[in-house]
Amino acid sequence: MQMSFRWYGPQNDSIPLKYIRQIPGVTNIVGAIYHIPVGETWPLADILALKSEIETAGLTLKTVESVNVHEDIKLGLPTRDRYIANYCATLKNLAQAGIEVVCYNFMPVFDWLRTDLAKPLPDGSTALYYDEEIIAGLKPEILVAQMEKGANGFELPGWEKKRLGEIKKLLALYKNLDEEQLFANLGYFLAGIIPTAEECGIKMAIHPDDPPWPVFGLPRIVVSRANLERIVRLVDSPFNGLALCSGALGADPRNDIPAMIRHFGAMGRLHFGHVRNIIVARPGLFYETAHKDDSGSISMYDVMKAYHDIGYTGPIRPDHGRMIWGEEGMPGYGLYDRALGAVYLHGLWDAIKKQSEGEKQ
Ligand SMILES: [Mn+2]
Repeated sequence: MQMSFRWYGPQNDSIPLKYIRQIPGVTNIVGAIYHIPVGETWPLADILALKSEIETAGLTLKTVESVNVHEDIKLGLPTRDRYIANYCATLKNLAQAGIEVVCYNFMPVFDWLRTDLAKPLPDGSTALYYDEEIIAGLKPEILVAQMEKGANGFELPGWEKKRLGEIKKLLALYKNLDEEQLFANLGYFLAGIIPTAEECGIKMAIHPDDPPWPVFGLPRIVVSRANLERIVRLVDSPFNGLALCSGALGADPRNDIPAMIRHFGAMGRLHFGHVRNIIVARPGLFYETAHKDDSGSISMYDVMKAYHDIGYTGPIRPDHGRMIWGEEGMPGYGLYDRALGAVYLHGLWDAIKKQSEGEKQ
């Protein structure tokens, strides 16, 4: 297991790499190139510059999150072939820079969604919060404006202002697209990129939809064990795998996260682990909590035990943290609570590992 930490680059992250380097056990940065528009090829020189900056700080870059998928691919438009060719070119450049895992998602229009980016919790911290009842009464453009306002001046991951400025136009394009068509378009995309991923040794890891159900009438398919099973078989290759996000999938209590880790891990399709805890207060209402085992609805011990038991050697990162100790930063991506999360998860891992070694003797 490689304990990792997401970093948004020198322009859009308030946390210096030298601080991340000081979190015990964190060795690997999960990074990306942000100045290239979605759909265009990431230049090798830019990837190498990012890698070099990270290595100079004493950390490694082996996991990229995310290489975003152009809407035309999700919509299945004729222009998709050009964007798929660009995606393959990006994968080749990433491989040349030593990248091993690429995370991506396949959510139409919106990336992750929340109704409040700074919901006060009883302990005085703030957290990301989602309430389906609030969403139901909101126009999509109002939610976009709310998310942008709550972002503290940061560009939220997956929330490119230019693209979402055309939200009504985007939603209209998806009007007649159902789940089956979205599956077909994902299959087409995977058939186009997995041969390149295989050739250059990059493990593709699809991130679950967050939240894992349809929003604003848009289909969402990366939502359940059955659908993940279908996705990994769309192109039956070990390079067609998963980024299992405990918080995203866990918002639907029917998803048994440790069981999914064991299942897809045994299949060799688990390439990236996002580990975070949430409280599901009622169906459709959840908010994010500290990583500690008893802080939320998902047992972090059971999650880490499952990763340990499948012999997982890939990247794991703490996911969205609360804002604590007065920190100001990108909602969900402050330093303090994610650092606590990384160390807590590593503590669980060390204990599980030592106990299992003791049992073997
Ligand atoms: Mn995640």
